[in-house]
Amino acid sequence: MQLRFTKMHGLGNDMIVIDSLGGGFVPTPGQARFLCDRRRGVGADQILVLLPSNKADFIMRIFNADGSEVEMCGNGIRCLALYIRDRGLSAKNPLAIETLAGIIRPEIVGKLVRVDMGKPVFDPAKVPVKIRGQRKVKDTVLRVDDDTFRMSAVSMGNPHCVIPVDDVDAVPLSTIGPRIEHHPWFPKRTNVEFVEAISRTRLKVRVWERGAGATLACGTGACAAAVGMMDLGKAGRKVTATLPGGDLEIRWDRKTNHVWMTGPAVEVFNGSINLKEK
Ligand code: ZDR
Repeated sequence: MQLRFTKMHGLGNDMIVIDSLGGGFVPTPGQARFLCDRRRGVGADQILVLLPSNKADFIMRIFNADGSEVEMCGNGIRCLALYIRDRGLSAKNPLAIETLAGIIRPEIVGKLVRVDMGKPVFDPAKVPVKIRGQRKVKDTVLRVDDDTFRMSAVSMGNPHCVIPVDDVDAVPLSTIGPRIEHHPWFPKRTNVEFVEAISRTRLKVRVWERGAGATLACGTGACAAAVGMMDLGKAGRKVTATLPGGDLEIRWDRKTNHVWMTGPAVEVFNGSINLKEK
């Protein structure tokens, strides 16, 4: 079958958008891996599938490059909002998008997209992180072979392990990232954020993404990193998170407990690919 797609990115975190409003096509894990393959397929960190919803304006389903389905994607929902607006699929702004993490509301504001990412979740059973008897996992020692880290566990719909460090550039991300992703404390694996506080309003973040590896940016990761640092008192309630691919503005509202993320989304090209059953 010939599958039509749109390639987009948010700060270099790249996505294949599949419009399944008409046919309901959803890739198998094997097809998702093939599509995301940078040599044999299109190449992407994630796949976003746009589907009709009877609870919200649309459904967004998300697949990592390794074929696993995930609950939420912050950079992805900004891309999807732009895709919907540019194709005239809905004139609503903000939109209500159904995800496995609940209904998320992106709003196009000038050249950027601002997203109500909902409330961060600290309950260890819900992150999930296998530590019991604690209301939240905060500044907790995590042992990985001979290394120790102090981490906080936060869910932004998907699991995150936030680790404050003095020098984020010195972290050997590609060796330590996968060891934390697969650490037995995280039954659904985890995304991993190393965060350096440059000031109370600026964080430098590098992310090892569950199922996708080191990416140029991670929307939910930037939110989790900001919330983790704010919760530790290491940052104010509004920060700029600088990722390798660029900046996101993150605000954690005291009154509503909601996290807001603002950043860009870009459409790069459209194409079609010969997709085999897999
Ligand atoms: C990090 C992410 N790209 C985003 O922008 O929020 C989300 C992708 C999903 C992530 N790799 C996971 O939870 O497995």
